[in-house]
Amino acid sequence: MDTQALNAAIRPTQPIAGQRPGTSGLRKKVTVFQQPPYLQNFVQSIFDALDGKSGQTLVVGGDGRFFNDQAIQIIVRMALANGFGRVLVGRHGILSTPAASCVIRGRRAFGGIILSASHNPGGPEGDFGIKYNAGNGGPAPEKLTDAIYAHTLSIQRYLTLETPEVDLSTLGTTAFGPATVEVIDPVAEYADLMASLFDFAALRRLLASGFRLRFDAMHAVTGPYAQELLVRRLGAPADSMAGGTPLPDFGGGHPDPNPTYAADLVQALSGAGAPDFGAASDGDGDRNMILGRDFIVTPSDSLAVLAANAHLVPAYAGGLAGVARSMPTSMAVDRVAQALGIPCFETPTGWKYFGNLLDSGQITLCGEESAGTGSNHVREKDGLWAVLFWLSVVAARNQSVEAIVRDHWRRFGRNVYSRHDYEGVDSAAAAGLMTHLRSRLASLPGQALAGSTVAAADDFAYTDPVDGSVSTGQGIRVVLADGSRLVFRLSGTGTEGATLRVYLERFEPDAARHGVPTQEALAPLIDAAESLAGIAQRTGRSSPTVVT
Ligand code: VG1
Ligand code: CO
Repeated sequence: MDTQALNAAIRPTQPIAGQRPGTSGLRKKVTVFQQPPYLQNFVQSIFDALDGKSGQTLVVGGDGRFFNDQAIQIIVRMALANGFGRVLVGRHGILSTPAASCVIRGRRAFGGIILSASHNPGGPEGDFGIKYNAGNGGPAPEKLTDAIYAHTLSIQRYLTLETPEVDLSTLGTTAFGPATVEVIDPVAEYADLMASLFDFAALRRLLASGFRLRFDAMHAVTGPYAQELLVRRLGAPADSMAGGTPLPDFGGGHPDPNPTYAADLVQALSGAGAPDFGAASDGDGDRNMILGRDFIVTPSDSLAVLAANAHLVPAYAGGLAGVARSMPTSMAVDRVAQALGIPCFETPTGWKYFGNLLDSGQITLCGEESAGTGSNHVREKDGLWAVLFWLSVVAARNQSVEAIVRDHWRRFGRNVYSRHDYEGVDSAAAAGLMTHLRSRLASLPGQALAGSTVAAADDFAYTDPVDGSVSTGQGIRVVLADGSRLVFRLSGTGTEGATLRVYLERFEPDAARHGVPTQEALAPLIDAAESLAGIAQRTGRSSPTVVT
C-alpha cells in the first residue's frame, strides 16, 4: 500500500546494543524502553524481519503495565507506516498473552505484538517487554528471533506516521488512509473460546453446590477475564476475586503466581474454613498456580494430572495425540504418557518450542515447571484455561484437589520436585559456574552422587522434529541411575545480573513416603548440586532467593 497516503515519516536511527530477545522476547527496565529510539528500533527490526506483511492484519496488546499505553501508540503508528492494512488492538491496549494468541488465530491475523514482562514487576522502576507472535498465535520461532536480532544490528531508519494519538478507549474501527485500526473487546473472544472447550453447565453446578473458590489476579491482566468467566458466566460470588483490578504497577507486587509471591493466597487457602480451591495467574495471564485447601499443586504435577484426566473435559474427550514438557519440567507427565501409550516430547525452556509440535498435531497438551500449562486451543500457555481445566476435573471426579493429586501419586508414583533460583547474581560469576559445569560433564558418568550413580550428563540440545532446526546450550542435565535429575540453567527473562536456576527431581514410588516434605526428600540432591557447581563459593550465596 502507499504509505505516502498516510504521511509516513522515515526517521534516521542507528543500532543500539543489547536488543537480543531472550526466552520470551526482549525484556529490559522500563527506563530503557522509554528512551527513544529503543522501542522504535526493536519494533522496526521485527517489521523488517517479516516478509509479506503488506495489507495484512496485526494484533497489538499488552498486559497493562506501566508504559503499555504509550508503547501501543508508538507501535500502532509504526505498523500502519510499515504497510499493515489492519491493526487490531485490545481496548486501552490490553490483551492477556493467551487472549492475544486467541485473537491472532481467530481473526487469521498475520501476527501480533505482545507487550509484557510477564511475571516481572512493573511500574516506572519495573520491567517492560515485547515479543512477536506469528500467524499460528505462538511466540516467534528461534529462526525469526535471530532474524529480528540481526536487523537490530544494522538498522538505519524506522517508519512512523505523523498522526495524533489513536483513540484506544472506544470499541470500533478508525480509518487511516487505506488502513484501519480496530479496537476490540479484550475479553469476549477469549471467553467464547473457553466456553467451547469446557462443560460450563457442569462448572456452574459445581459453583452452585457450595464449592468455594478464590482467584487472585494479582492486580494484573486476568482480572477482567476472570470476572467475565468465573463470576459472570459461571456464577462464582463476586468476593471470590482478589486483586481483580489491573494496575500499571500491579499494586507494587510481584505478579508471579508461586508460594512466595502469592503468599496471601496460600494463607487464604489454609485452615478449616478456607475455600475449596485457589488459583492465581501472572502479569500477562499465561501462568497458573493451583491450590486446594492446605495444599499446593506443583506445576509439574499439574501437567501430569491434567494429562491423566483430560478425557473428562469435552475438548479432550477424544484423547490426546501426545504431550510435551520443557526439559527442566519433572518427568511426572512422561509416566502418564507411557500409561496412555502416547508420545512425550522434551523441549528447551520457552513456549516457542511447543509451536511446531502443536501445529503439526503431534501433541495436545504441554507445559513447563514454571507454572505454565496449555493445549492446542491457542499457542501460548494459558492461566485461566488451566483453572477451568482443574475445576472441570474436580467437578467430574467430585474429589478435592489434594485427593486428586494424592491419588495420582499412588497410581503413577511421585516425582518429588523443586526449583531453586539464585536471582541477581553477578553475570560473570554465573557464566563461570556454567562453564565450570560444562567442563566437568564428560567425567561425571559413573561417579557416585546423592546415593546413586551418574548415568548421563549433557548440555541439552534439541532438534525440532518438524523443521529439523537445532537449539544448543539449553541447560546442563545430570541424570542419575535411580531416575533423579539435576538441571542447571541461566534465566533468559531477567533484567538484573543473572539468575541461576537449579532444578531438582527425585522419583518416589513408595506411597508411604509421599508425605515427606519436599526439601527434605531432595536434601541429598541439593547437596549434590552444591558440590557439582560450587554455587556458594562462585555466587557468594549460601541459599536460594526463591524456592518453588
Ligand atoms: C522463565 C521460565 C520459562 C518460561 C519463561 C516465560 O524463563 O523458566 O519456563 O517459558 O520464563 O514465562 P527463564 O529463561 O527466566 O527461566 V512468562 O510467564 O513470559 O510468560
Ligand atoms: Co507470563
